[in-house]
Amino acid sequence: MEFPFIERNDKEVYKALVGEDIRERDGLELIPSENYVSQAVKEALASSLTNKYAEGYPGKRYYGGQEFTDAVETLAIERAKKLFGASYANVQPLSGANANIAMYFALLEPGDTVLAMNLSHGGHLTHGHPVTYLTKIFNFVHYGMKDVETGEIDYDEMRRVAKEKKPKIILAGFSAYPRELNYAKFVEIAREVGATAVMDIAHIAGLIAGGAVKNPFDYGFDILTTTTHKTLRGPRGGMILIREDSTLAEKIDKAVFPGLQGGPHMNNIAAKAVAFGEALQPSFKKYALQVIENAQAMAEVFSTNGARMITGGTSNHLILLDVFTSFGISGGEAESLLDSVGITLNKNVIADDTRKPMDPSGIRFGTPALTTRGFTSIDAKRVAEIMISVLTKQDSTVLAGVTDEVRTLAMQYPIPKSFV
Ligand code: DSN
Repeated sequence: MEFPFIERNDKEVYKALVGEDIRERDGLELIPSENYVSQAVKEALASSLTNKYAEGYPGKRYYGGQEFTDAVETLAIERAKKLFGASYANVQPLSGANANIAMYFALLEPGDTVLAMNLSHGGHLTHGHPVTYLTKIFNFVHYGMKDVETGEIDYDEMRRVAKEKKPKIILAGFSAYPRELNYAKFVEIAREVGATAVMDIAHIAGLIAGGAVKNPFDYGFDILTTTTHKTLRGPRGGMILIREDSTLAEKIDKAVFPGLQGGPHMNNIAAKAVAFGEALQPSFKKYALQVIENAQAMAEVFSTNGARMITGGTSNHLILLDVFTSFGISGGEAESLLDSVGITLNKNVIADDTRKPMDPSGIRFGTPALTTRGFTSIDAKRVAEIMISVLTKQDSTVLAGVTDEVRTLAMQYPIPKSFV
């Protein structure tokens, strides 16, 4: 990207921006929560809407001059509703964490209970990790996998805990779980105990929008929270969706603003509208399917090579690899080694990890960004083979050869500027 004014006026920031462009161009991005946005999304982010305050909602703002903010926010809302089959959307949350926090405050009183996925089995910080302030306000209890090798969730235990603890929310969703959930079971248990069924779809929103995995709304989930980047390939941000219009909508609007946030970032909301428009195109369906096909192609290579993947493989965009058992190195060491050859991913705790979170046993990686570049399942397999050679051999000659191959592969697939 060109930054003519920053180049002239601020050499230090210019250097960092160009550096990041080059890093993204030359490396292979495997962090499963990252992606490349279109130039159209970048244009919206850089638009004059960044100047505008717009507290409130379309048609009900606290400042004047809202003709164009109302237009873009309404477009984002209507496109989001269409993408996910929702009757309501709030597109103002600044992030997925904010979306979850607003959802909690809309539905709960202090002291109320949430039943969510065990963090070490794939749940997210905002699903009740003790380091978050949320746990000072609400009571989080957890369910997890019955069998780490297949990923099967222990639904009997979930029902038992739900009956005992009477949660107001049963929360599905994850940031490090490679399988589909039994949505009907979640809703069944939620109905039995009078809880609201909520799913945090942040990781798989694009796969749902593209029809490559099931939509929790089709199974009766009441609310979905999400980020708008990751597989959905929009700008960084959050969103809350409701299946059927109800009093929930008003509660969520109030929780987002004024409950939790001030002025919405209108340039970001315009970028959400653009990205949702892109995700409504038929090409996005192909993209979503290819993301999964590529992840499964990588999993096949790891499986053939006897590596241990949590849940035994993947049904979505991500893989959680136990590098400590498989290659005798820690997640942190694996992350650094792969980083040194231009492959970016992240160390990750695995279920029942015996190591510390800052240097756990696993790495987490996925295919949303590579697939945006046009990688096929053949390329994805090659990336997995390259990773195995780095993780097993680790000597400097191998690493030098691999670094060249990574760069050549990246050059073969320039980051696209447009998807439509
Ligand atoms: N940080 C995101 C991820 O990488 O999964 C979740 O918030």
